[in-house]
Amino acid sequence: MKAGSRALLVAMALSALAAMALAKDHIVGGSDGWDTFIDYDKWVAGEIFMVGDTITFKYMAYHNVLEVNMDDYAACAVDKPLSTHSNGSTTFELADVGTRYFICGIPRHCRNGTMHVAVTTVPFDASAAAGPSPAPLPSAPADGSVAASPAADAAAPKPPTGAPSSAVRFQKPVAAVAGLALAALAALLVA
Ligand SMILES: [Cu+2]
Repeated sequence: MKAGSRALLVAMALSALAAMALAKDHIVGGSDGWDTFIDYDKWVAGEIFMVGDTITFKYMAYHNVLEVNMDDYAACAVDKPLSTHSNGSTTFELADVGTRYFICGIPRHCRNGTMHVAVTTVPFDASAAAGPSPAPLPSAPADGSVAASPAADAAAPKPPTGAPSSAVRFQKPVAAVAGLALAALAALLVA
């Protein structure tokens, strides 16, 4: 393999690894979930939604989730949603920059019960995604040559420890896939 193409593969592996490790699933409303009388403006203010992240609505059977346009969001109008979901756990991928609007399909829940949320997605930013304190990968392979490489450090800076919110970025499946990617990367480096 030529050095140039090997370097390209390494770069691709690193960027894929960073995106996998840093993409976040935002549970709408946090532990309160999707329900009446939750302050979603306050919840949104504490989150950064980046391209590649997901949001998940968790709710009881008497609620649902409608994605609507801006006007219908403002009016709590439920007659022409972009999509309707009612299975109790609904995930949306934030694939593009921009604002998306979600309401409960029961109009009084939207009007009087605060069940409306607008999510604005910004471009992916690795340093912001890493957050104030990313936890180390729980099941990372030996912290040998790969973890010590400058490129890996740049992709995943290590801020001070202790913040609770970062743990969600390193769920087990993600860590497992990241481990495979690291192993592949190590193989490339020694080839
Ligand atoms: Cu509702």
